[in-house]
Amino acid sequence: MSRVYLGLGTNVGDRLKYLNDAIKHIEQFENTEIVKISNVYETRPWGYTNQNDFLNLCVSIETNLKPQELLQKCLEVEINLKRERIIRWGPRTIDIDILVYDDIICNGEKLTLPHPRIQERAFVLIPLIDLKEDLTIKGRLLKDWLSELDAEEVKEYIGNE
Ligand code: GSY
Repeated sequence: MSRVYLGLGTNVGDRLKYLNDAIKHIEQFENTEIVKISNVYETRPWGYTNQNDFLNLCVSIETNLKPQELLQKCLEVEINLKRERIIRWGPRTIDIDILVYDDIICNGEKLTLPHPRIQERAFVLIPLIDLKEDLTIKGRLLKDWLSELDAEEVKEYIGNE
């Protein structure tokens, strides 16, 4: 089995429901088990800033799906949950990124591993630390990458939609 870390984000409609529905779909992937789910965080938008705040979390899974198979499955969940790609970095019902897949390093047309922007995004680093504090990205601990970012815009989410 491979250990994989996924990042999930949503900023449209019933955000918590989209996260929960996505997790239910991931649980159904063949030969795949969810190991741990991080806390949920409410986060200011990164990239295209004129949009609603996101809810973000990360999930660790054990899977026998190969990276491309897993990518395809994640895209199917996004389609199932009505994600539309209109604006780059724009609003979305659900986004599922493969962040880390074992210790694979690759730079493919459709998939780059580890995800190339993990270290730039507090909304990814903080939930990843919930899952595995000692994970390293490009030779550095997550908390060391995080120390260079503004984590103010990432708040643990407790409220209701
Ligand atoms: O890359 C994931 C989609 N996304 C997000 C996100 O999930 N959270 C926040 N805070 N900003 C984002 N910008 C993009 S694009």
